[in-house]
Amino acid sequence: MHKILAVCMLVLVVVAAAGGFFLFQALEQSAKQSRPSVAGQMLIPVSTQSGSQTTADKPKVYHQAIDIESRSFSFAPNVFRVKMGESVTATVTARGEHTFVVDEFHVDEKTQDGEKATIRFTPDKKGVFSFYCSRPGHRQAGQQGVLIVE
Ligand SMILES: [Cu+2]
Repeated sequence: MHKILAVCMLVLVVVAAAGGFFLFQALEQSAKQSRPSVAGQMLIPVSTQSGSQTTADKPKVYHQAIDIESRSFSFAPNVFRVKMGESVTATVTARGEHTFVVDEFHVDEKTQDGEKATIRFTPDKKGVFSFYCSRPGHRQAGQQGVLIVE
């Protein structure tokens, strides 16, 4: 009886060892196989990141030179993004008598009806600033916009 039990135990141990060995090999193989796929998985977030960067890049277009139409009572476009320390050239076409003002950068230009005014300035600080028309009531009527300096 003891002998049979011992043989059974031995068989079990051998099977377990062999099973363990094969399992180990299988694991090692799958680990080897999964390594490139892990790298692939790592590449995927990288590529989606760069993908989201390109979508994030869309609003990240810098408008160092921009055509703005100034009319009663709005600017179009009314949001533009520029880089700090780099010259901005705004070509403002006026429909009606208006001004183009950015307080923080000491910009205050009159724009004549039907004419294009070229306004240059270099933003020296980062932030979100307003530009507007300083004619009475115009800003309040909606003639203003946002300058984002990054
Ligand atoms: Cu105005």
